[in-house]
Amino acid sequence: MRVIYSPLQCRHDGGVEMHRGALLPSFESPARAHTILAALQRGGFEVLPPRDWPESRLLEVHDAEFVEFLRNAYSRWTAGGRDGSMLPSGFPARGLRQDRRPSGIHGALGYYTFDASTPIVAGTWDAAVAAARCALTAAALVAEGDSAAYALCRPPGHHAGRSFFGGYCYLNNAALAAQHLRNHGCARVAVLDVDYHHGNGTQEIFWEREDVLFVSLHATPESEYPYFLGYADERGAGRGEGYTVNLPLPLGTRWHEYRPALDAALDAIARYAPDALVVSLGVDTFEADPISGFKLTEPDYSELGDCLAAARLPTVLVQEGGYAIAEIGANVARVLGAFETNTLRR
Ligand code: Q9C
Ligand code: ZN
Repeated sequence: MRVIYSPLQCRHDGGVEMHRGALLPSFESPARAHTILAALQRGGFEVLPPRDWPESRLLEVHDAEFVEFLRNAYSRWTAGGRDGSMLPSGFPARGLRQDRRPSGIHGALGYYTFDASTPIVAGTWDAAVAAARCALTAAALVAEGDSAAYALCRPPGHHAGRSFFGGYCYLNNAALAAQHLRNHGCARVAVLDVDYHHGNGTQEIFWEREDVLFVSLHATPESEYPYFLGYADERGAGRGEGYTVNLPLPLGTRWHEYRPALDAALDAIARYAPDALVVSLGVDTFEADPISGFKLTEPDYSELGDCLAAARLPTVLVQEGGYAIAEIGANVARVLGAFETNTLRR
């Protein structure tokens, strides 16, 4: 399969995040993309740049005023005499108004984000758009006949919703890929999210839709980020009722517990009989991940690739999380390598 990557994504750099009470350099760094790219080049994968998709394509899954906010946020911040990372100072919790978007930059920032881990810096917009273009390009390759494609996206996307950002995510790359497939011949698309964290943004975007099935395997929100979504009783609403499937797992989960949940997820996808699959591929399920609590090991990523290939669907893989810098490249290469081996044997 071909790999889509843009160096513009590295413009999102130098941010800080609130982590367990301390302000730390962002775990989500350009080095993540560099180590994944190096591992895939060593593995012999062909790497292509993204196509120059118009920014209007973002509006297929995002709100126009939200996109406008992201585009202009950092210049509003610097116009106020500030530099460094934009982080919020308050959120519209219960008892506060949800229906007013403050005109000032600090209030607007708290309105559009839901955590203090997702800094906006000078290059964030350019990088996020580049990542979105990578995802759209991978989806286009699959829509045009490639059996699979991998978008090396960063910043990631699955925590970003129609009109909010957070969890290191600004624009929802996987949702853009799924929508592209819907627009180009796929009547039904499944999204399988195997990132350690629940894909709350993707869930929100497709919550009331029956044409996109969202299935997520993740650490239980009882004890893990994003805390306020991702429970098993969330099943979609309206026409989308039954088309969201959440499989939360306990901290400490190992492959022998993960695998049955993955099989259940793939069974749900097989019953849906989609025309294409989008995989939100986080490798923060790894035992050495610095912010996560699952215990997957290196060979487990090859098995994951085997399982994904066994779905026998045109597949767009979109990079999400994974913060063990030294190992994420090899783990992504294991997933893609196993996927390809199985595809070639067809
Ligand atoms: N400050 C993805 O894997 N923060 N996002 C957790 C550390 C947010 C992870 C606490 C973690 C978001 C795409
Ligand atoms: Zn994650």
